[in-house]
Amino acid sequence: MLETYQMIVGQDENSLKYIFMVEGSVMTREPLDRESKSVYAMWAEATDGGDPPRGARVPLRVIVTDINDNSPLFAEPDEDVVGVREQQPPGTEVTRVRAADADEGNNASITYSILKENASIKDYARSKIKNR
Ligand SMILES: [Ca+2]
Ligand SMILES: [Ca+2]
Repeated sequence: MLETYQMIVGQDENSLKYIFMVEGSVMTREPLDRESKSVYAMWAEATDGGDPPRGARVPLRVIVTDINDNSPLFAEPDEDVVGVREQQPPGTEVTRVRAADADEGNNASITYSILKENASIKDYARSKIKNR
């Protein structure tokens, strides 16, 4: 008869702070954040009640999948004044903005666009909500 299950730390000593096991059921202790830690590696062990007890171990990896909980962040300041010399041909690069997103896959893929000249902060907020 199977007596106990337990989790044993593998290559990752912090895993058991976040993942635990009761009667073979593997559970989280708190909401996990993929951007802080995306893989939890440990061993699960099953031990019988015999004398002497016998047991087996299996490696267990928990991979945290991404949700889109980060907005892109611009590397440059939010607002910038840039100059361009007069009489430059169409297609002259005025400036370059770069943003990064801490998420993964589509949740981190960034599309750049320019809002209309007189867009208010309200329009800006509306377009951000629409793009979610
Ligand atoms: Ca994102
Ligand atoms: Ca995320």
